[in-house]
Amino acid sequence: MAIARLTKYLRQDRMPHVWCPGCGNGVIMKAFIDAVDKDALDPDRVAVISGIGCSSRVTGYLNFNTMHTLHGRAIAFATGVKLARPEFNVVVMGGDGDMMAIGGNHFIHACRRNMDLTVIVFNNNIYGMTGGQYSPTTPHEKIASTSPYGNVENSFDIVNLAISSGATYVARTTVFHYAQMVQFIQKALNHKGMGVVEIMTNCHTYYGRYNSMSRPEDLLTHFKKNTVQIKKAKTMSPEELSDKIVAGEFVNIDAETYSDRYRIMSERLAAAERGDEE
Ligand SMILES: Cc1ncc(C[n+]2csc(CCOP(=O)(O)OP(=O)(O)O)c2C)c(N)n1
Repeated sequence: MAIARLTKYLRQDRMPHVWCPGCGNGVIMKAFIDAVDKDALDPDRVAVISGIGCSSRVTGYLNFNTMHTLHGRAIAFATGVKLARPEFNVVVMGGDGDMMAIGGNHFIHACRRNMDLTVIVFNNNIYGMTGGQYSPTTPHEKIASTSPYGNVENSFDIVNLAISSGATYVARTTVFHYAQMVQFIQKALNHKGMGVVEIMTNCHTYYGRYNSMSRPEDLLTHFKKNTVQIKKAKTMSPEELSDKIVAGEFVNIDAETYSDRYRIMSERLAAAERGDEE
C-alpha cells in the first residue's frame, strides 16, 4: 500500500506530532521520506540532525539515526557525524531562525568547507516555536510579534548566501511544488559536497496571521502565485522580481569536499611516516 511504503520511515509511537493543522513542515517531512524511498537509501546509513524550533522537531518523527541537538548547532554536530561516518548520508533540517540567525556562522562555514551534507532549510519567514518573532528571512515591512509596525531590516537571501559561501548544490522551492521538492531533495542527497535546499513553507499561525494570510491555503496560494521558475526569472527585471520567490536549481557543481581533502592529507602523512617516496 502506498501509505505503508512511507510510514515505515516514521516513528509512529511519536504521533501525533506537535505541528499546527495544515503546517507545511509535515509536507517537507513527507517529501524527504519520499526522496529517500525513491533513491532506496538504507535508513541505517542516513543520519538526520536538527537544532531547536518547530521544524527541528522533525528528528523526533523520522525513523533514521537522528539527533535533536542545540539551537543553531545542528550543522556543527552533523559535521562531526560526517567525519566519523563518511559512508553516511548526513542531513540537517531546521528553520530559518535556527540556521540563519544563531546558526548562521555554522551554515556559511560548512558551505565554505564544502562539507558533504544535505541541508534542508524550512523557511517560514519567522520564529514559529517561540511566538512569531521576526527572523533573518522576514521580508522588509512584514509584521511579526517583534516588528508590529513592519520589519525595518532587510532579509537574507538563503540561496545567494549559500552560493557565495561555497555550497556546491543549491536549490529553492516551496511546499506548494511537491514534485520539485522531492526532486531537489533527491539531488541534494546524491550530491557530493554541501547541498542546500531552501523550502518556503507556511506558518499560517504566526507569519500568515500577522500578514493577512491566516489560513494554510492563503500561504499556499501565495506560493503558487508568486513563485517564478529560474528560467523565466532570467527574463525579468530586478523590480519585477522584487516580491517573487525564484525557484529552481541555482548551482550544481562537482568540487573536492572537506572530507576528500582530509583523506588526501591523512594518506600523505601516513605515507611520509612510512618513509614512502613522494
Ligand atoms: C540558545 C537558545 N536561544 C534561543 C532559544 C529559543 N528558541 C527556540 S526555537 C527558536 C527559533 C525558532 O525559529 P526557527 O528556527 O525559524 O524554527 P520554526 O520554529 O519557525 O520552525 C528560538 C529563538 C533556544 N532554544 N536556545
